[in-house]
Amino acid sequence: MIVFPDGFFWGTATSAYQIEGAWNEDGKGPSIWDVFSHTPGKILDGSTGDIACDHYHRYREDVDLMARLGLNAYRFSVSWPRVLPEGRGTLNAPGLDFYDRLVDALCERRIEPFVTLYHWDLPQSLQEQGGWESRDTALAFADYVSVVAQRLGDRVRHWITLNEPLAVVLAGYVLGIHPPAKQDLRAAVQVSHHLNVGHGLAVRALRALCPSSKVGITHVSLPVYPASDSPEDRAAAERWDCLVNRWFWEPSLKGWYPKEGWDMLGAFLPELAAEDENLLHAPIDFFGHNSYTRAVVRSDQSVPVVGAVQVPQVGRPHTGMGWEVYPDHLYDSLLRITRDYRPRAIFITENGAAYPDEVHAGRVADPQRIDYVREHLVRAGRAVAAGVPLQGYFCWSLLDNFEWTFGYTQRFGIVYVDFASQQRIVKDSGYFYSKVAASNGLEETTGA
Ligand code: GCO
Repeated sequence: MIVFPDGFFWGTATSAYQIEGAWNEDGKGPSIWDVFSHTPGKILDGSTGDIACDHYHRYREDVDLMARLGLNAYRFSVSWPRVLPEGRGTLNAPGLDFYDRLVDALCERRIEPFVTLYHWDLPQSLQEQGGWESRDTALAFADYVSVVAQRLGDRVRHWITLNEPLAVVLAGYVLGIHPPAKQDLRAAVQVSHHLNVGHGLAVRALRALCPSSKVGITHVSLPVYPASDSPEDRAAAERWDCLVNRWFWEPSLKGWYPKEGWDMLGAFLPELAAEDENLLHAPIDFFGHNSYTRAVVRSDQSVPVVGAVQVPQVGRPHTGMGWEVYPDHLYDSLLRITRDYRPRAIFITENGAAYPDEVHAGRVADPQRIDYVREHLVRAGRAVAAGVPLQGYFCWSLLDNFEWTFGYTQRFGIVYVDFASQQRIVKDSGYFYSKVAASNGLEETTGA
């Protein structure tokens, strides 16, 4: 039996744009995702987040569901343009009231709120003024964080400034598949820097307004393994890891960029303001770790900057997203983060899998997702036994939801959502997870 530490948080995670709907209700302003999803051809199934899971209207039912499953934590994000429709300036009181009611509903049921302040839905009006390419966006972010903290800070004890800066930069500015859909490495690096400035300013604001709460950031971890033992492939894996992981983690964990990354990005380095070095030194209380899969890479000097390519793992199991299932990555990365950075605490802020679920006679049997979650929890438990300061696990996701450019084609929930009727059905994985939470652990049935 693997037993997790006392007081361990068992939760689920969601984000505002993916579940709330009510995209233009009660004074909310448009976000870059509203504009992007309304642009024909951008979303696989032509859908939008206009309604999504209608959580804005059904949050009580959803919180009751968490309570019924016996979960003691919930990670959600606040929509910046719901609170400040223009990104700065005039407050939209009904928008802030929604989060106030949500936090109250959670607290009434003894579910600990973990609040993410930026999960990609930038106010469109800030995008029109340069978005994260402009340093002003980082300043506006800190002001918005202060507004939220002033209202919710008496009840919220865990704040997450940003969700996955890597994804913002890679999908938004390198691959060009998320808004603002650019392919511009110079802009990408500048944006990565301004996100760090925004994080640093937000940490300061939260420390000042909520001195007893804990502040962290959520990064995705994509553990990198060399395709062979050759020195070339091992060096390629180091470079990949540096640009995809360390470049994003180290500003928040060490206060500055890794030197190897700085050297590799030589031609694209960001413009810095005089106080930035100081601003990036903003120690965090916990590291939020999103973790789904790994990357296997080999050397390929024809690829600019990184000089490496990913090698598909043909013949291995993959989820509906096409992501390889390789649970050991979680153990490896938790140990590595602990060894290299000594964070005070770690939360797995996302882990989960999409599979094509179906309802049969009112039941959703999803044995693959149960396996996925179980195998990852076993690795998490082993990491705790090896000394990793892990204090919570958040399954992505509570509900099937709007999976960004994949629209509603990918179901990540432990609760099934019938998007036509908005009916929720707890999947078998939801009942499995509920048992894990109730026993604060699980049987180690895996031999792997
Ligand atoms: C991310 C985001 C989530 C996704 C989830 C599945 O990690 O990309 O935080 O919003 O929906 O990861 O792709």
